[in-house]
Amino acid sequence: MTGRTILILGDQLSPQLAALRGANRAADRVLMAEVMAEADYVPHHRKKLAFVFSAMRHFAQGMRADGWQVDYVRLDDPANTGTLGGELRRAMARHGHARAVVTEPGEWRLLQQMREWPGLEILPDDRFLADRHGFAAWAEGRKGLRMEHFYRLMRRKTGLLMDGGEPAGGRWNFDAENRSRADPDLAMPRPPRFAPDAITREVLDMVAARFPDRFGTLEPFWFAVTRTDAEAAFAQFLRHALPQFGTYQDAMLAGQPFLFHAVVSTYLNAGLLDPLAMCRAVEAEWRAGRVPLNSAEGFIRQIIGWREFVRGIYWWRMPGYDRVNALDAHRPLPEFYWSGETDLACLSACITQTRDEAYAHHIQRLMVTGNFALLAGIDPHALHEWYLAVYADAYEWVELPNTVGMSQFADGGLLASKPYAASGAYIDRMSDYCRTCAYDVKAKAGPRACPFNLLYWHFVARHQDRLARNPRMAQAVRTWERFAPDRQEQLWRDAERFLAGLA
Ligand code: FAD
Ligand code: DLZ
Ligand code: SF4
Repeated sequence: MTGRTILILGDQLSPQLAALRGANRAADRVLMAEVMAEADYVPHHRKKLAFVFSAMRHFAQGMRADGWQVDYVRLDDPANTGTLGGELRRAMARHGHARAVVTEPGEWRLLQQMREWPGLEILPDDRFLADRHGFAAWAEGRKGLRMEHFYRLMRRKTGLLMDGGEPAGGRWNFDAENRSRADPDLAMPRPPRFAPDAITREVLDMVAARFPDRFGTLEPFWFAVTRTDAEAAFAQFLRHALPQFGTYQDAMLAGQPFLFHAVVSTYLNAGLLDPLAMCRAVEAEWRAGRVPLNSAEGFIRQIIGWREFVRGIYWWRMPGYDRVNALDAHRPLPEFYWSGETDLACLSACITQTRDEAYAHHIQRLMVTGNFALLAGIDPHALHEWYLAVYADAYEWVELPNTVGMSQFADGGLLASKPYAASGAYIDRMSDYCRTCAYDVKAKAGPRACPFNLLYWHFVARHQDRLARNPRMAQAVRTWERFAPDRQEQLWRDAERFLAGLA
């Protein structure tokens, strides 16, 4: 029997992968390759690089132990061609294979390339709960595309948190209970830290040597890089953080990057965890009376709702979705997004944390770094490339819709019903960042006024025609219109002065 080359990508580390299900351990060869093209298409954070390479090497080791024949090409192999296409060609020639198989990649750019590779069969990625073509059919022709409608379909489809056809607790969504501010004295669990083993050590040395100038603190490196450790991290979340997850989901605290978040997106997106199994485990915790419904529902909504919804939008709207710019924003990304050196305490905290951990939780991404970029009119494509580079969980299928759709409104409202634009008051309400800031969050004008306050009104004024048509923003436009002309002028001038100082 002639064998085939089974290509497995760095975010496809799942034993149940479609490409492996039909494969033959004796006849087929698995190929995994560390390549410069994937390490370089954006300047990935050094922790992200270390995670991907170490997790790939551990996965290959596990596959071999499980009886598979695995060709593993390291980044520093002198024969490495530097691209996945080159490595696939080389492997097929080495083994005399005319045919190869891959599971659909998570990024459109790679899918386009793969469609040109001779002999390659591309199988659907069925590690998601919603089929992407099914999503497109559902979305096509709908007037308003709202996550909540999709989420309810997914609840019915999976049966998660359903009691006799009705949502558990009588409501679909408990978000209103999930907006508490966190007290710094609150006892907070920390995600488990895994000491690097010999494989990870070798990868860390390679990343340090090959990517000395990249963004991101490499060590201490504590991520799980195997399925067993990722499952242990998730089990710890279930026990110690999930009960409070919902309540403090939107809170931010200086020096507390993780609060009650799961910190599992990196593992989940790489294939080390299974989304449905996670949700079932969360539901079981609620049914056993160990966690409240607002936490269980909030978590499950993120996974079967938002995560699946953004993926559906990505594939439905690509190509082209990476270039949307409905608000015509063209300001370059400020340098401090790469250094954290800014006197805006909230931005400095979120960016230095990102540099150190390759992680920020949702509200930090949406309401601090994202909100600032939206208000300041930063080019959404430049911002997209930043998010794609700096977070260990970032792949375009999930990052792009969150960035250009949810956080920048650059798709004109396809994904989000209103722009997530907020003044400093929101950040002050949900965090303790303002306490140590050089600016005064209560000041609305003048040199010490919180820049979010100035930029908020600049944003409303810039886009008043469009925002006046949005029922959820019209009130802000009316408020702006009621300001006396000299107040409007001062706000505009102060904001312009601040923007002129952005480098
Ligand atoms: P938790 O807060 O504990 O949530 C649990 C899980 O729900 C997450 O692990 C994640 O898998 C899922 N989830 C929650 N919110 C979302 C969402 N909006 N979209 C998709 N999944 C969600 N998430 C990524 O996985 N990769 C990205 O590249 C990414 N980029 C983002 C960019 C921006 C501008 C914004 C606003 C959000 C982005 N998110 C991204 C969503 C979210 O911020 C992260 O999933 C979350 O912070 C991961 O941390 P956690 O595991 O502790 O999540
Ligand atoms: C992110 C990443 C990196 C940094 N390196 C590799 C690699 O060397 N080899 C590989 O197979 N995959 C890598 N990945 C993950 C891919 O970029 C990912 O599969 C695509 O972006 C599609 O989601
Ligand atoms: Fe951020 Fe404004 Fe608060 Fe400073 S005062 S931390 S800039 S919201």
